[in-house]
Amino acid sequence: MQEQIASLKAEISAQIAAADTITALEDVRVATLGKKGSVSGLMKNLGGMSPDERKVMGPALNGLKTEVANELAARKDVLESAELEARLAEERVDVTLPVLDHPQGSIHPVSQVMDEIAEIFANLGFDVAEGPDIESDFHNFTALNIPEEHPARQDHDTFYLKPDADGNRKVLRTHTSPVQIRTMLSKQPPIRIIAPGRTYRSDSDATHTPMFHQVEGLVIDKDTHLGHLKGTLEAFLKAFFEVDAVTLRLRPSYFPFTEPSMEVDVQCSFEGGSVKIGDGNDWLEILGSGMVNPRVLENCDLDPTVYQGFAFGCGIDRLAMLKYGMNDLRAFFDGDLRWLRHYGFRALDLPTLAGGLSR
Ligand code: 2NL
Repeated sequence: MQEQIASLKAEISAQIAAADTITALEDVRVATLGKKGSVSGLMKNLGGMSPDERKVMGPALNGLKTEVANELAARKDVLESAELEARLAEERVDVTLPVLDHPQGSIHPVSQVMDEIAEIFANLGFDVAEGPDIESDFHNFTALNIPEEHPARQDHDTFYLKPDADGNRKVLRTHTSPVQIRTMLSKQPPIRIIAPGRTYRSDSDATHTPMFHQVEGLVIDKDTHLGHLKGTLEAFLKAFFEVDAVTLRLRPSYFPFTEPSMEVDVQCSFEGGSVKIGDGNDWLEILGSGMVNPRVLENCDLDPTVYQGFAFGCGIDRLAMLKYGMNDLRAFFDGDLRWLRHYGFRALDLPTLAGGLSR
């Protein structure tokens, strides 16, 4: 009997060593330690043995069972790590491959235009400032001198969130002005920033999407005047539209947060089906601007007898459409790959004034 055990053990060990996959090894386990397996079969015989016989065979068979179980476990470890190695080798990604040889995806025109604007204003000494999309009523409206009864506050224009326990309603910012308010509240002048980002208004047709992009600019210093505003906007529009000269027309207008306020038109022509910016016999309204209202400065704890500033705001999506000749705003946010491949920009080709903004 002892010899029978020894030869069975040798046979099983050979089978375990020969199993070269997890499945083959599992077959060996079932054939030996499984309910109907060879080792389990021998264990069943113990019941019919005499007490003396059982005293010898019991420990011998238990030993066999333990050894087989150990050998199976050890072999399983080996096979599993071999399987992992093989998978790692097969799924290996060479991260050193030059990404420029494998173009995938493109930069969205809105991102491209934001990068271009940041680059232009960086060269004029402006920082880029950012803030939350979900704003308090104070930062989005009150600090900007927008009165309670102003149409911009009305529910049908603004996305309001559910009021909190104290009855305060947060809003999805309707412009990026709250970013400038936050900057004035946290930094001392001189301030020169642009605030590009997402803005939200409950409006949807061919020229309006409920989420759109805006860039605002703000300069606060001790001797800031309208000349600085006009010079800055001229430098910006010249660089942005990549033309040698632009003619601007400042029209009186009204915003609660600026005084005086003006709308800025740029001279252009509409010949040959596309718009040419710079000169011509037509005007295109391109942005809104003005000198920061003293009440806004006071709301931000700045003394209006010491500091003045100018601000401007314009829609990025419309700038992108004008510069790159797109006609339907809604296509911007459809995520249609054909549109993105057509209008998208090469990744890693960052706009620089020296190397060309858009090429
Ligand atoms: C437009 C007009 C404008 C501003 C935005 C501003 C911000 C602060 C203070 C004063 Cl914190 N003004 N922003 C000023 C004038 C015009 O936007 O047509 N945007 C699309």
